Amino acid sequence: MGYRVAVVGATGNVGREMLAILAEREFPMDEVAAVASPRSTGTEIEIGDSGKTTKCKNIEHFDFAGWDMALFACGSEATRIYAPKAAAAGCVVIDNSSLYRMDPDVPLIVPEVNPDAIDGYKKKNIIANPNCSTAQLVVALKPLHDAATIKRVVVSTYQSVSGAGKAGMDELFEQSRAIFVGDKPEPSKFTKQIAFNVIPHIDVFMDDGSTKEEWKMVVETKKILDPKIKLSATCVRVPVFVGHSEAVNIEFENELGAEQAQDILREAPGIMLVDKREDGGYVTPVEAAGDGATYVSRVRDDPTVDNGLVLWCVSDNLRKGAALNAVQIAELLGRRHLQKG
Ligand code: 11C
Repeated sequence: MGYRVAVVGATGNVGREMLAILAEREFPMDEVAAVASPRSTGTEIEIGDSGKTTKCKNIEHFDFAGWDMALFACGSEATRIYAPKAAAAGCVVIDNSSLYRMDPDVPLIVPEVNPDAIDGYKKKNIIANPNCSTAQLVVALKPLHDAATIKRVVVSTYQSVSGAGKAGMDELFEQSRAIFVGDKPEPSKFTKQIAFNVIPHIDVFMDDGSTKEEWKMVVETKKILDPKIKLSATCVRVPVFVGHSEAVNIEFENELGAEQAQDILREAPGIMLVDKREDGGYVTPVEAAGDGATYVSRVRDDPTVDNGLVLWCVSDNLRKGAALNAVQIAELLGRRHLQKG
């Protein structure tokens, strides 16, 4: 016996990945529903590479009663309307938007990092999935924090355009094409030209001069990993289609050398250490795209601070950063709370 699972926002970048990953991981399902806005009603949608398709259902008329779980990837506005309805109907919501992440009654979960926190989900029947740039960061930090206690982190991100949805990917493609044929590249989704450029701005500006993306990395890391960790982030959009990269400087309470850190990371869940200290002996976003791991490379001592370490971390933002983490939460929920059969 399996679950009845709805994917809400099934036509978007993340929704499609959710359907694909549910199929890939053979999540035990009796039924899966692809749910989307009224304009997609009836659209035939593929369930990954399974060869199966399903017709999109209209969110406005979808009855969540009798569905075990709903994976939401439809943005905060629609989530605000439909997630409470689903939760009230007894369907557990696993939400990829930022709406509930900092709600004290909603667990914010990365299964490799804070699985026990999922037990608090019953307060609202909602579980939050973190921002993509936070998810890969905390997977890399967790085993190091356990070993030597992190005091402070400085992270610079190199985030792909797929984080801004299909429109972001289309804009990089169109601008690149325009430049090659001698046309003027027109920015619309991004504030400046993204093709052959980088933009130090993701999400809206906050009063203190940081951006909301940077703020999310700070508060989500504290909620998932440890409120005592100080974190400073600079988030940058780069002309890469899929895969976020991060350069991470870490300051520890206790001594932790690069070699010891490599040994710890090699064994840690969710991490692939690729760190050969030679030409090409590290991972780039093109290689991480389509994969579920958080890749760590370039681990080295930082002699400019006491107990300092630097590393490079790359992951598929649509997978570990969104859809895969949501499906892993569904698996964890199933194991711990909603056993079937
Ligand atoms: C980006 N990280 O790359 C964002 C996308 O809070 O879930 C995901 C935003 C979020 O633009």
